[in-house]
Amino acid sequence: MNILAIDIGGTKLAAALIDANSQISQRLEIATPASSSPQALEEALAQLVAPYQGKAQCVAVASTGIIDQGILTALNPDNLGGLNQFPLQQTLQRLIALPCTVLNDAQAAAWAEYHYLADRFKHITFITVSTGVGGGVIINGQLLTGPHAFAGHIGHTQADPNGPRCGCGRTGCVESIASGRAIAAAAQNELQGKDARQIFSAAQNGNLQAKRLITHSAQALCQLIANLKAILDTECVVLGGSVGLAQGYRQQVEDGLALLPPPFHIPVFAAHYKHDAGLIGAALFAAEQNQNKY
Ligand code: ADP
Ligand code: BMX
Ligand code: ZN
Repeated sequence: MNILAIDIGGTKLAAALIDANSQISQRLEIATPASSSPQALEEALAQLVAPYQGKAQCVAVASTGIIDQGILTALNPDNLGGLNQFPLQQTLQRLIALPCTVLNDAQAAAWAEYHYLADRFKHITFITVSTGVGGGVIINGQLLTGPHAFAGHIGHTQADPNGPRCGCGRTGCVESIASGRAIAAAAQNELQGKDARQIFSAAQNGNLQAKRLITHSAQALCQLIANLKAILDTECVVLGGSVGLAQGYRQQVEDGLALLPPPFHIPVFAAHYKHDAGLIGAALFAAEQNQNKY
C-alpha cells in the first residue's frame, strides 16, 4: 500500500509516496504560489499530484494553517499570500479521486517524530521554524489537536509585548520574531530584501547583523520552550523546518536554554525525519485513521 503524502507550507509544497514501512520515494517539491488565491493553490496542487495518478491508494496531507474538518483556515494569512479559507480535503479528493486525510503540518511532523522517540518519551513537542513557527504537542502518547484543531499553534504565543505586529493580528508573537519570514522582514541595510536562507549564509560569512537576527530568533525559541516546559512538562523538544534545521541553530537554542534555571532545561533534538517529518507523519496518521475505519 502506498500513500501519497503532501506537505503544504508557506514557502514550498512537497509530495512523495510513502510505503507501509515509512519509506519515502518519488519526492517532488514546487514553490507555494505567491498569490495564493484559491485558484492558484488548486492549480499548484493539481501540478504537484499529476505524476502520482494511479500510484497510491489514499492521500495524506500535512498543511500549514488550522486544519479543521478538512478546511484550511490561515491563522496568519500573510504566510499563504493572503489566502484565508480553503476546502483542502474536498479539493484534493476532486483532483486525485482518492480518500484524503488532512492534518496541520506541525501536528503531522510531531506524530512522525513521536513514533521515532516513543521508546524513550511519551510527552514531546515538535516545533517547526520555517515560513512561520508551528507546533505539535504529544501528551501521554496522544496527539493533541483540541476541539477546533487549534492546539499547538505555539508560534502565536507572545514573545515580546513591544514586538512587531503578527499577521494573526496579535503583537509580538514568537512567529513575528523567530520565523523565516520574520528574520527576513527585520533585515535592514545590506540585508534588506534577502530571505532567511540568504541571511543564514551571510551569518556564516561573518555578517554581524545576520548573526544578531538569528540570535534574536533563537532567543525567542528558548523562551517559548521554557514556557512549554512550564505548561506541559514536555520531556523534549524536536526542532524542524528549514530554519530550525539550519546549521548551528539548534545549538544556539540549546545554549540559550542552558542559561535559564534548571527546571526549564530540556533536551532539544533535530528532527530525525528532517524535511520529511510532515510527509511521514501525515502518512502514519492516515494509515492509522484508515485502519480504524475499515
Ligand atoms: P515551509 O514553511 O514551506 O514548510 P521551509 O521549512 O523550507 O518551508 O521554511 C521556509 C523558510 O526557511 C524560508 O523563510 C526560507 O528562507 C528559510 N530557509 C530555507 N532554507 C534555509 C536554509 N538552508 N537555512 C536557513 N533558512 C532557510
Ligand atoms: C503558522 C500557521 C500554522 C503553521 C505554522 C508553520 C498559517 C497559515 N499557518 O503559524 O498553522 O503550522 O505557521 O507553517 O496560519 P509553515 O508554513 O512555516 O510550515
Ligand atoms: Zn501571531
